[in-house]
Parts: sequence; C-alpha cells; structure tokens
Amino acid sequence: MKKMVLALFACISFFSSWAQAPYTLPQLRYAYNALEPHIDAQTMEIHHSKHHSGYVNNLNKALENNDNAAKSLIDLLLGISKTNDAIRNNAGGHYNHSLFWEVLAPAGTGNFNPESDFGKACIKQFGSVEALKKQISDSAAKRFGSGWAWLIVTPTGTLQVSSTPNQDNPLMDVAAARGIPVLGIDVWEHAYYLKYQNKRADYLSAIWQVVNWSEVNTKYQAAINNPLLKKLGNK
Ligand code: MN3
Repeated sequence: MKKMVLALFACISFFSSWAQAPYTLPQLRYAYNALEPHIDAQTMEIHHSKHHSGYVNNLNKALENNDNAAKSLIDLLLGISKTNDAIRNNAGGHYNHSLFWEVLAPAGTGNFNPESDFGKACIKQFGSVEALKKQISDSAAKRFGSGWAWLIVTPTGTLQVSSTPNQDNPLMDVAAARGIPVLGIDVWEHAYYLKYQNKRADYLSAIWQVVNWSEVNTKYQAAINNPLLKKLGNK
C-alpha cells in the first residue's frame, strides 16, 4: 500500500506541472554547475534554457488551432503517428528532456541501491548495475546521428534497454520497443559537444557519475503500477 501511494505521488509530481498544454519549461532541481566536472555548466544552461525551451515554445506553436491541443502530453505521444512532424519532434523533445533532468543529480547523490525495488529487478535481470550501464552505453554509442538510449519497463513488467532516433521515445506508437522510460540518455551532440567534442564515448562514461538512481527507482515503482503499461501492450 505504501508503495502504491508513493508511486501515485511520483506520477502526480512528474506529470502535473509540465505535461499539459500550454506547456512550460520545468525548473531544474539543481544548479547549472551542479553536475561539474562531468557535465559542464555552460552545456547545461544552453541545453535547458535554449534547446529544451525551444521544444516547449515550438510545441505550443504547433498545437495552435490543432485537434491534438486538448490531449495530455502522454496521450499525444501514444498516438504520435496521427500528428505531424512538428508535434512529433517537439512533444518528444519536451518529454525526453523533462525526464532527462530528473534522472541526473550531483555526483555522490542518488546512488544505486541494490536493496531498492529497482536495484533488485536490475540485478535479477542484468546481473549487476555495471552490466546494465554497459548495455545502455553500448546502445547509446551505436545510435547513429542524434537520438536517445533508454531503459524502459515493458508491458510485461520487465526492464529493457532500447534506443530511438531524433526526439522519438518509447511511449510513441512509432517506437520499435515500447514501454515506460525510467532512464533516458541524450546522445544529441548538443548534450556533450562543448566539453567532449566528437568523443561521445567519453561523455557516456562520465554521465554515470551523475545518474540519479534514486529517481530511477521512483520512476520504476511508478511504472510497474501504471495502467499505461496495458495500453502500450495493445499496439
Ligand atoms: Mn538534448
């Protein structure tokens, strides 16, 4: 029961403030320089205040006088194939970045806990968190051009690593592997180029220092109890 209540609160706090039109830019829970030296302050500031903000503004524009304007962000993503490219790119961009900021935290906080619900599921399925990180990093490294690597909860309740191009995500009806994301890694060059230039692998090795596993656990607990899983199973 306690878990259900926690999951419900996690859902509400995650979806309420920024997931309904007109869309707004969520505030970060930490300062732009809080992830240094792994992700530099300038990259964080431009990424949040320019790139993410651009997706929010363009999404609101794309929804002006559009039949999809009344839908929640989640419903928009679930039926994305019935919208247009502007909505697809910007709704994806808004959702993906809102999740991304939440699954990052200053190094040394949000550590992986093998006793948490997520920790147990992770070890059971992947053997160790190190093995999971390697699988996600490999998936991110292989993504050609711009896109995302994901850890999702599938409709059957298992964890799965996947990847999508551009600003697509696993909630979309166009995704090859569908599920509820509990962790997403941005592999667009704008996420790392200022500090790492063309060395995506260096960025992917550094980012694990600032992944917020505690938040991943919260998202996992919310996902496994979420009726949305059923919808994702019925394509
Ligand atoms: Mn980005």
